Amino acid sequence: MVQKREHWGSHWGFIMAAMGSAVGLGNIWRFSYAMGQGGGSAFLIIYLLSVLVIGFPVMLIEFSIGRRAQTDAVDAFKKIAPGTPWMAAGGLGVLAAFLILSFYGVIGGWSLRYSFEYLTGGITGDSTDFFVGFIGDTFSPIFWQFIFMGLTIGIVYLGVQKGIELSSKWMMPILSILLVGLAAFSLTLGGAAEAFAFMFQPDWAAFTDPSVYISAMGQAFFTLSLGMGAMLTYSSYLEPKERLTSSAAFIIVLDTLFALISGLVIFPALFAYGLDPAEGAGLVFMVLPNIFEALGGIGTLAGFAFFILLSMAALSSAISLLEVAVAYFIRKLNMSRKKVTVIVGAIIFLLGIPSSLSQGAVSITIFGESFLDFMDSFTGNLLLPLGGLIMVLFVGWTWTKKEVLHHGDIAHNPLGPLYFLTAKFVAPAAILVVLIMGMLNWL
Ligand code: ILE
Repeated sequence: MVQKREHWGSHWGFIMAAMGSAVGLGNIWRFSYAMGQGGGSAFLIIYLLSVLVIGFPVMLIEFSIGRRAQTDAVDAFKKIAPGTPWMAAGGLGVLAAFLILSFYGVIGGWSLRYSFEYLTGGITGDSTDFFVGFIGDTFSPIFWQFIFMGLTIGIVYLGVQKGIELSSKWMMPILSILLVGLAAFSLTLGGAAEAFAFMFQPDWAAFTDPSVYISAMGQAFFTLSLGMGAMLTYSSYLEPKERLTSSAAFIIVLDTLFALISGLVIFPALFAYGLDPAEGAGLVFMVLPNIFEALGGIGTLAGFAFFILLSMAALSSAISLLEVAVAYFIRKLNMSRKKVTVIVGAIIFLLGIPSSLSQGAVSITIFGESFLDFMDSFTGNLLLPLGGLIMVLFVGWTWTKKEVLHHGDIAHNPLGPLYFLTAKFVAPAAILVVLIMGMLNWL
């Protein structure tokens, strides 16, 4: 049985879906705590540089491969370069999508639980106790992870157009409105000046810390959904004549704006209440509820808006991770989308359970980190940059210049030659340097 491949219904649908993939927990939950721990503005500057020098070429390269090959992340390399080891990049992508979704679903579940709490009255009392009690529980976080994964599976089950495209077209505008509204509100709370100083005034000492470079580059990969096959898979549902350069630029600009505006939601509120930005992974879950509680009724409403925003952002990203694996197994096992989605989704859910349990119920640590934190840093700081590096080398060094420009849809753009140089030399060198710094730092 050869199945007909699906395509996007419109170019706008593709843009919304790819933006949905990019904008996620990475922009709100991960960006705020990574920046909080990375010294604020120093992290921001290195992150913005990584987005420009690495993020843009890698995204355009993933798009070029996907649109050219019209197939899943592993098969794409087999089709373009048969019998070569380059398909390792696709394999790494599918593996990364699998592993990331396992713990992503856990945090998506936390967000849903918090949305539900604010819908039914809000979180009162010590919010750190509440959070630690909740994530340290055995069943409750797994129950919410189950609901979150169920929603993810449901959307992917419906297919590219009826599931992913339709849901993204609804969710992305709602997300944007909620985000801008919340930032406007947060800026009135009295911490705006301090937040601006924290976010935009460089602390030069942080530039000498190698770990800031690693986490900033890891963040660029994570937030733009690069190195995990997601952008490659999504662009494989494009018709061959669809524009790529402007789409990549649009998605990158919006994703970055989303992260910055999320910073303007979180940090002004944080400083207004004298709380610590370096709190770590629990930042939005432990710190923000204090603020919402202090604000009374309007705080409950803001809390609900915030956690619904977080849940929807997580969902539109989770579907792209699941789609990477689903697209691969539909072809590999030659089974229907519906069956593959349910089976693969269920396996990823089960794989996420140790991450959930590692938050207090059972002590599961690897190299001194909880299982969840380990999965996060292992995929973000190692797998994604490695997968991205192999993809850039593949395109930069095995395609002719003409092919690179043509498939990147940038041949007639004045920036074409610059893009070629960046893709061939600058981006791989930058990724390599940071990866090596990461290894040395780790040893
Ligand atoms: N890019 C999204 C985010 O920032 C996901 C990362 C897909 C795994 O959350």
